Amino acid sequence: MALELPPLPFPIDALAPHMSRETLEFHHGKHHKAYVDKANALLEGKDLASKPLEEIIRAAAKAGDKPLFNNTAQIWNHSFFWNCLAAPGKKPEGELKKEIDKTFGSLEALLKKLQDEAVGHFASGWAWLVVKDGALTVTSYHDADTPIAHDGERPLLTLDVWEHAYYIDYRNARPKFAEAVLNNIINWDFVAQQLKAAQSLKAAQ
Ligand code: MN3
Repeated sequence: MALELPPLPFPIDALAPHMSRETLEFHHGKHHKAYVDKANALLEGKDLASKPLEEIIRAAAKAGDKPLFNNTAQIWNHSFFWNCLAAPGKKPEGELKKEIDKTFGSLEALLKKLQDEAVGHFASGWAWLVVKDGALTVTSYHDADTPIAHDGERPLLTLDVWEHAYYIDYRNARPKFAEAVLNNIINWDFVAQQLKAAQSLKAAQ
């Protein structure tokens, strides 16, 4: 079955003014869709096409198939990114809050670290909060690279820092974009679900 563009998990106007309808029309409707179309073209007639997306991404990484890796990883990263967003964003609670406080000292300290990682990342890529070897870690990867292609890492939260993510609403001001998203429209319930999944995966090992 061909890969599909998942619908946004929120109404297209829901994140304004932090992320406008126009940004989402382009970022989801054109950029994210283009990765789906290109990946389907690359997969046409291949056995791999019937596999789950995560499996295709890992197979492409292993085979050194850059075009397939880049397009499929970008599909996954964008779908994950949309799930990380909500309006209005609540604050972390329960186990997630406990883990954030234990690792970073406070939510504010985590947001500052994510902001610095997003702003400091050179050129295109993604800033991530991951569970790495059992510990919450802030990191970033270049271009399409994704924690799901790295052994021992589970993603909890991401921020797209490709220029196409912010140019319509913020022009070249990546710091303003990162600050607006991180402080106003993060879906911490989704992040908490990812932490729970990462912890139960670890407990099962
Ligand atoms: Mn993007």
